[in-house]
Amino acid sequence: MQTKSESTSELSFDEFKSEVLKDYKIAVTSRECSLLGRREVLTGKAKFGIFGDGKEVPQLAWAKAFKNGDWRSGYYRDQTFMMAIGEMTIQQFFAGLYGHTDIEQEPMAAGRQMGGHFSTHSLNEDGSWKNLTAQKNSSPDISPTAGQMPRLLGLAQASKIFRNVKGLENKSNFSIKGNEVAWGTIGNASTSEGLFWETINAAGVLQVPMVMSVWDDEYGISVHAKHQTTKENISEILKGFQRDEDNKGYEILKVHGWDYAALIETYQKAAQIARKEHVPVLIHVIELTQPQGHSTSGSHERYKDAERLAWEAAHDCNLKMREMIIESNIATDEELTALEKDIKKEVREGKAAAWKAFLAPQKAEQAEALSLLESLMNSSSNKNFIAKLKEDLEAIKEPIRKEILATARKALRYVRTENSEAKTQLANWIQRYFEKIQPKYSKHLHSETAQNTTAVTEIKPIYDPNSKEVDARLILRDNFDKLFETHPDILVFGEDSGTIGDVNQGLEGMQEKYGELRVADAGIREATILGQGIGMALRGLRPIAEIQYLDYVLYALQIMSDDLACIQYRTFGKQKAPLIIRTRGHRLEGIWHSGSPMGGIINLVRGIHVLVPRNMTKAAGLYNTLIAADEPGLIVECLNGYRLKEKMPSNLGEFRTPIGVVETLKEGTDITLVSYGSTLRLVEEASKELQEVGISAEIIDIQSLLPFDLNHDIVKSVAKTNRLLVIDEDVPGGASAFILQHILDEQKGYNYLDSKPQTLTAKAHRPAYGTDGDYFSKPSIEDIFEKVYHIMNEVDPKTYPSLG
Ligand SMILES: Cc1ncc(C[n+]2csc(CCOP(=O)(O)OP(=O)(O)O)c2C)c(N)n1
Ligand SMILES: [Mg+2]
Repeated sequence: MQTKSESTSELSFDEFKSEVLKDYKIAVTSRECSLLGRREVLTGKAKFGIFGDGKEVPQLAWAKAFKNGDWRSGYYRDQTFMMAIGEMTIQQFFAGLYGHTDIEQEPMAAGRQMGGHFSTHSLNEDGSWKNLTAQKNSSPDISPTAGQMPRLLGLAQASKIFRNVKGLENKSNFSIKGNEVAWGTIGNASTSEGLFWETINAAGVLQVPMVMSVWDDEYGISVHAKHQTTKENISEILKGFQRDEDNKGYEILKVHGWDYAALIETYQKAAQIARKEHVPVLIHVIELTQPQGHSTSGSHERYKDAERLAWEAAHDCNLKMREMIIESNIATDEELTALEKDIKKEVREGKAAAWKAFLAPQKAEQAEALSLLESLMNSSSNKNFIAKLKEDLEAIKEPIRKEILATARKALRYVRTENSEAKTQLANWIQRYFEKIQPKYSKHLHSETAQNTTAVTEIKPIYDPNSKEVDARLILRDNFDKLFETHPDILVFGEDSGTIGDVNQGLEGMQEKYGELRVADAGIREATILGQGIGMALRGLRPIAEIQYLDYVLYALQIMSDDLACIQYRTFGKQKAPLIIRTRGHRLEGIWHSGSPMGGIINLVRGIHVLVPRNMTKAAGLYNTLIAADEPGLIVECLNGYRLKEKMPSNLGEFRTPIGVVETLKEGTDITLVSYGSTLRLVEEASKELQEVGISAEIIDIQSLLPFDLNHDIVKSVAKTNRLLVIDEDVPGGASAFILQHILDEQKGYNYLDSKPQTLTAKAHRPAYGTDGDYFSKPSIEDIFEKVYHIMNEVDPKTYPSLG
């Protein structure tokens, strides 16, 4: 199906004819898939369908301009494009619709994503990179509208980095001189989202090779353009972005979505500008339609009037292409009718093959379960009940795994009081079934390669005998210096990260040394800073995206959660984005500079490591560990720690703080105090005061919230002290609840407790301004002292009489 030639302009008429007919065949094949796909949902074989009908022809033109090494970041209408670049067959299209869990059968997501979410494979089986310049690449789609935009910016920026940064020449698996274009698609209505505007502005500022197509069908589900877009016209209102002699900007093009020849010309032109000049291009593709409405969830007859429906029927891009083919004497009506008939058959056959392949393993599993149920039935006094279960399962002609497993599990209940060989066999089968099937749904949340973070071994900082105590920020800075020097693919960008070397000068002097591309200032736009990082990490660079303060991570949190955190998961480990996110936080001043929303963050970004070092040496060691690994991580530096003194290690860039490992800061016997980050300094101070009244506290620094205490060291401490207090600066029930769940439930800490396990957190409200605001909003040394003292008072009031 792949189209070979890049342009039709230099072809003979015969070649031109065959090229057009090949394209038409793809368009009709894609349409047939949409039509049959909808039927599969309506008859219950698939759960949900959203298709690319009405958007076929522009995608043929786009595919012609799309070269090896290029990247797509688009949305659910792009199936024709995926077929045209040879990355999706008919059978694979239906495998996606059915949710086939075999990555070989369903290469987009191994059934994890609903159909219409596309991607390609960047990684080999062992997690190593493929040669991305020898293939056509698609980043993995997400459902939130405009969520594809921030990542697109980074995909485009990578070309600029590869073209202009020295030392990357040998990364030829990722780029050939930065010639690759990143192609975005978005629906007209989704341009209402802030992420669209943020990305458009940033790409104009950065001047990156991005070609953005807006598929305009005037609607966003039922909502008309008049509610979405000023002047109902996105290219009109973007005119201020148009470049001219005096100013850099965009090239903005507009084209009818049903005009095959004009589309080809437009896409060739766009590719040329973006590829050669590294100038972003926006293509507004107008007059597109939705022949079947938005998705299988509803019908567009409810909100489009007869006139609009008639207009759509007449402007269907496939129909218009068909008319053009006949008018241009490329083929006759009869020839096209014959071709269409063949395509219908081919699509039906592809669909049937996909369904058969989807069902085959499940039928085999059903047969296994039935045979075990048969044995169970014959050896049980509850024969009749089990027979009924078996009969019901047997009657299912097209079984799914839920039906098979639920039946087997229910059957065990009928023999709970019996002992038989058949019972043991069924129980074992259920266990093996889980072991075999669960990974199909749960694997690859984290990297499973030899470079995952837990495989990185600790290297301790080394100190020369004459090593000095310095402002802690200098440890970070000098460690970054070493990293930049030894890894030309590392780059950092964020608000104030460039010229002044970040607001706390952890990057002081780095821009002068390594240039404006590698140590860069960014606009105030956290979501797209994150997106820059994702896109560049997908293309083999090692970006560090800096978010100025922890509180402002919230602007980027949606993208962290919806995109970055699940890249490995939703591609079944076929793509990775080992992005490092740098921020600083916890205590400072005011409602939006001293928040510690850790509970919110950790619960939304499973798949990203969340690391909370207590000082800058630990932080620097975590950067070094993440660089040695292939997973994304967020590092929260302690905002009030940059000017504190720490000893300068001599093995900068080399020492590695282990991830998922806690550290005992002080041993004790009466109670275990668990905390992290800035709060630890208060805990340490309080423990000294507690020591003075005879209370011996053990202090544990969690260091890494995600992953959490992989060796279960905390429970070993609780087994010794029999008492537990978790202290942090988040809201009540925030990260402290997560920590308690791990210690009590997962590590079974409840076995060892002699006192109620407790938490000490900030207040539920935001932290108020000033020193007193802090004192009355967040845990203080006195709060910690009294909380611990009270626990000991309950245990032994004689030794620890009430404080009053
Ligand atoms: C953030 C977010 N809000 C709402 C939705 C639900 N939704 C899915 S598609 C869609 C309409 C998109 O319309 P448009 O961008 O014009 O694309 P089209 O489907 O018309 O091609 C909406 C509202 C979503 N997926 N994500
Ligand atoms: Mg639309």
